[in-house]
Amino acid sequence: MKKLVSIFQFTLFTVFFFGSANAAPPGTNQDMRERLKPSGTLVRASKSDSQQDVSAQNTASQPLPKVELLSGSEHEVKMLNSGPGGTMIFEPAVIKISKGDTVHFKATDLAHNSVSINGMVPQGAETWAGALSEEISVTLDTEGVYVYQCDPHVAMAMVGVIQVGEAVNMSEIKSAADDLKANFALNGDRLDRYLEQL
Ligand SMILES: [Cu+2]
Repeated sequence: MKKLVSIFQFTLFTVFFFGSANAAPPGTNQDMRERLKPSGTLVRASKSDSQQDVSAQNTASQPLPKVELLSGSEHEVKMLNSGPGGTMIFEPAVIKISKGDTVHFKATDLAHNSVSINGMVPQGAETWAGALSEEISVTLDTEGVYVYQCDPHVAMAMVGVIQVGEAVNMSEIKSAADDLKANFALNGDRLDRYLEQL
């Protein structure tokens, strides 16, 4: 019986090994370069192609458009492994809403959370801390800018920004942002780019 099992395992291995070798032949260097080519925002945009101009908006040299005040009183922010703005990201990462509106954090992808950052909410404002993969809803009654993070991915700058009413605490947020940015190993300019959109 043991022998049968190991023959079976060997067969499986053989099928897997040769099967995958057939499925992905090494090909030419050109093929390999195609496969390894960075996608999304890593691709340098050339001015002639309109699709590439979209990715150019994510490069540091282009000013980003300001976000519009969202209508309605309920808003959704997805927690994603990958979205239009990059990997490990809240989507939309920057929103402008009205006093008393509610934001629902959706666990579209798992193993993320939403936690308001100490010192990066308006004076006397509500704070929140979701567990991993937890969908939480927060109602924001205090005017100002709120910055929140995903605990496991703060090193990848998985942060988000909510402006409620007017950005009355922007100078405090900007000085606290310098401390927060020290924790980013990747996407170092993300928070600056987000704050620029308010
Ligand atoms: Cu995360």
